Amino acid sequence: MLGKFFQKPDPELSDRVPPGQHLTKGFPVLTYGQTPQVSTETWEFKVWGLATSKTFTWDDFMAMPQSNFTADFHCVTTWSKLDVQWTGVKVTDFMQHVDVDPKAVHVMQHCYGGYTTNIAMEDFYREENFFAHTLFGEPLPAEHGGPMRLVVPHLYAWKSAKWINGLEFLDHTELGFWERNGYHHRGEPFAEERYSSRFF
Ligand SMILES: Nc1nc2c(c(=O)[nH]1)N[C@H]1C(S)=C(S)[C@@H](COP(=O)(O)O)O[C@H]1N2
Ligand SMILES: [Mo]
Repeated sequence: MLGKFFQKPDPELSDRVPPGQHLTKGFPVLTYGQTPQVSTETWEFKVWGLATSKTFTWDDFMAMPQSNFTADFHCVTTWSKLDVQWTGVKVTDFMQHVDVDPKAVHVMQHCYGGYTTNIAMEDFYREENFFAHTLFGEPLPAEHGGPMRLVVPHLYAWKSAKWINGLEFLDHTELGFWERNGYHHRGEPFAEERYSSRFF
């Protein structure tokens, strides 16, 4: 019924599959709008707001500790992909280079192409979150957010900004693109935080 790419989870995997989600073996591309084409030579990453403004280059990121990650990926449109393998820089390692004002409690992710998504500091600053430039051992393809994306495994994947190019630190909640359009402000998949009750 669900077709050959979407399967009901194995019982031993079912505790990893959030309610209302189906497993996919492929890796669908979910993008609103065009795919930006950004080279590593011109790629820049800025931090501003309640942090000392700073611009990072590709080489700056490559000089930070590089880690491998295996993480499950949950799209709010009901597909999940388990055990995605990535390489990149842990958010906690990156943040060693950022001077954040202690009043910052919220973060807006900014991207080439104009997409934004908001995240609370406590959901952002976590050991398991990372900037990814490699997917299954290959340079991250442009359609999946290359050259660099954020991955936040514990929230729905719209919180994992592709083509990320900046972080704006805030002392209050602001809403990103999908959040302004009715998606949940936090987006925790096991709690099925799909939509904002203000709209639905
Ligand atoms: N810049 C940007 N990041 C984005 C999106 C987008 O449209 N633009 N889509 C989000 C959504 S809804 C999902 S499910 C994931 C999809 O990532 P994928 O295309 O690599 O599967 O990226 C997220 N990050
Ligand atoms: Mo999504």
